[in-house]
Amino acid sequence: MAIPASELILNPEGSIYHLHLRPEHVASTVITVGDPDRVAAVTAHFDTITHTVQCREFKTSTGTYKGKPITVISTGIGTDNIDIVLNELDALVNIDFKTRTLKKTLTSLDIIRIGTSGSIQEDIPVDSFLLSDMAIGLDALLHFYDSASIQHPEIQKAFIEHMGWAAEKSEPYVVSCDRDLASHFLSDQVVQGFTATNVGFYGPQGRVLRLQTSDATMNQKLGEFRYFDKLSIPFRESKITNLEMETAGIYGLAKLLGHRAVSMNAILANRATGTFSKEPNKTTDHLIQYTLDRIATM
Ligand code: R1P
Repeated sequence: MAIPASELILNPEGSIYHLHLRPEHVASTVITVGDPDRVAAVTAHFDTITHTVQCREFKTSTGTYKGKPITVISTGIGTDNIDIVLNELDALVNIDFKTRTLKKTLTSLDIIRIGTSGSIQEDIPVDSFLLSDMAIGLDALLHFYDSASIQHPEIQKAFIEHMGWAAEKSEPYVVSCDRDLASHFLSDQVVQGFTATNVGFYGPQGRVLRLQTSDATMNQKLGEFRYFDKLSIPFRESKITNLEMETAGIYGLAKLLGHRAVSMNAILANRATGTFSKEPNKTTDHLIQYTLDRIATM
């Protein structure tokens, strides 16, 4: 059955609705960044750039780094944008735009987020690199998909009890990175973490400027949550390490669509100590260089 024009929306020149990309513009290794200006910061290291396009917050450049084809795309902020980027990237590689049907052979993308984030643990200082081993989505995105099979209900239940999570808030979902892909990005320079993804920057991350939050102890309780990770070898006690706004959505949708994903975070703020990086651009640039060099050796 062909997917109708109202569901898979194509622009007159054959590109997909929001990203404005055609299938030939996408490499099988994709770096996502939040900030559209960070796309050029990544491609500044490239040997060549073959294609660049921007529509709204979605700026994309494709080129090569040390000979390896890579697409860099900005998602803007939040998992609502992740829904668009992940679905449209997948459509670009796995749906035949002429027949509007699924291709017989599906392509699995490697999706690597290079983002910024705030630590909630004192011992993860500003300017650290953190790889999100797991992520907990405090947004609702994954609940709109048939996704129970990829969630971790035992951790979700423990989290809801520990936090006294209010019923009117969306139910948290726990998802994990692709551990094969992640293995390429681990080193003694990188902390492994459990990332909390939320729907906002201020109240949803416990920041108070003028408005009081509904739970003033949220970040403290987030930092104190512990669970016994049965998936790690050796078994270890894990804790929530950092807050940002995209990782859980990326992990959830990537897994459902058959892609591999990992999220690399430059820790710019430490919420437990109240500190912010003195050189945020330098730290982010170092993470870009580190991540590109790891991709080049894959
Ligand atoms: C908030 O300032 C934004 O920064 C973080 C958050 O996830 C959110 O998108 O990531 P990026 O720097 O990748 O956008």
